[in-house]
Amino acid sequence: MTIDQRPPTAEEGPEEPTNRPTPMHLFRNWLKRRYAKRLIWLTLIISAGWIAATFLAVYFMNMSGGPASAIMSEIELTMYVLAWVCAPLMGVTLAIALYSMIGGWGRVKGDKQPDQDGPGIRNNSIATIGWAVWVSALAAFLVVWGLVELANIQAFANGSVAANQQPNSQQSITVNVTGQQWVWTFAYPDQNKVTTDVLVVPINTPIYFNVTSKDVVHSFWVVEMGVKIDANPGAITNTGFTATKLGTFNIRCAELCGLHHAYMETQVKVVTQDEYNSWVRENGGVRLS
Ligand SMILES: [Cu+2]
Repeated sequence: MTIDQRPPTAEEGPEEPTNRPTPMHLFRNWLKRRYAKRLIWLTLIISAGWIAATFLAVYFMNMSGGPASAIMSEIELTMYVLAWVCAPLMGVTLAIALYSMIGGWGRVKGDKQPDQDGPGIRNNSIATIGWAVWVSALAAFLVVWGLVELANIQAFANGSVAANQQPNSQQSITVNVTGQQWVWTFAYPDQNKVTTDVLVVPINTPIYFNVTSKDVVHSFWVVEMGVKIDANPGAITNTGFTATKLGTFNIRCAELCGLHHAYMETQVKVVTQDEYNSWVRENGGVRLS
């Protein structure tokens, strides 16, 4: 019996090098480069600025008094969550773009090649696998969050959440909404057909709308409630909300419907149950029991 100690033949190929740097080692080396530090700082600044901008956007949005319903609160929460989970990815992408635009990789005069090769990110398994996992997880989260919130909002708006499981347990009120060039009219079939051109609703009570149009397509938009639905001639669409805040909020037409579309707006007054009952009586309606 002999021990084979011959060197590898040409068919067997050369020996595996044992001093190949690990991905983590490559990554640490990359971090030491000057532009890497700059890119990381740029990423942090852009991400933080983006998060600050979302606060500012929602602050401006709420200057007219919102959110005034559970639906609008869910929408604002979704705006924050979607913007924040995307902030780091957006930060790193914009950082690289911006850094490239300002020539941060090192200016090369004339048509000379840069004398230094770029970093070996392509061959770094941590970087490539990490990127794939990060982006996939982000996309999956956005889909799941969107579907869950959409179901939540529709349950509130369409009354598939029973009145006693809404944020309150009040009896619901139905309002028939009619759009026409260029006014909104509201009729209360439950209250002896009271009609008005300014919507009045009691707080913490589910309001359900049957929406239609007398002429062209309009869109019934209750801004601070986060509710918007088309008003189509010859058809009825349904939506709803439960006001969670007292005050006066905006109703607009959100579908270009002719010359005075921009002025097709009115208001919704959210009042207490007692004020609502008095208002109904004053307008010749039947008092709610
Ligand atoms: Cu309109």
